Amino acid sequence: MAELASEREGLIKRYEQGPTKLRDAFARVPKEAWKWRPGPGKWSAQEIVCHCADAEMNAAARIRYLVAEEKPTVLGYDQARWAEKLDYHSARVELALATVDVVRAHTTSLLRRLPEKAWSITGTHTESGPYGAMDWLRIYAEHLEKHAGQIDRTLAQWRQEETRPGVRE
Ligand code: NI
Repeated sequence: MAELASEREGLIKRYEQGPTKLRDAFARVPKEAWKWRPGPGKWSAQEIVCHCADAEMNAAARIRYLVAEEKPTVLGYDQARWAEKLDYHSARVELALATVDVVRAHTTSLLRRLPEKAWSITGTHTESGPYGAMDWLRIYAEHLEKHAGQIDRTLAQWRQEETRPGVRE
């Protein structure tokens, strides 16, 4: 039990630190590279940040449904369609970053006051089946870390294109 609780606390810490990693990664991207896509079907740095904000709002709702509903259902969504239909390139990226900060801070405070038994709750994900509070925590503890890394790789690719002669028209 103590081992589980310390694994959980480690994951909650990573979860809590995620927004800083995302913010730092995006701050390294020059404005002229915000909307640059590495290839067809790939997201720009701005789209990645807007995806993170929408994922954050979904995640915040998911843990609340899990904890507070009797037969919790977690809604799946098509993230590529969201990026397109919600036109992430016309969004205000600073509001997306602020959303991530506030929603995650508010949810971190919820996680720290959940009763022990909440962590064994399992609900149903509309696409993938059984989905528990610990599954939720493992996914979102690393979600922003993964996307911060994706922003770094996108920036590196953009720089390569910038310095390669003759590829720009
Ligand atoms: Ni994601």
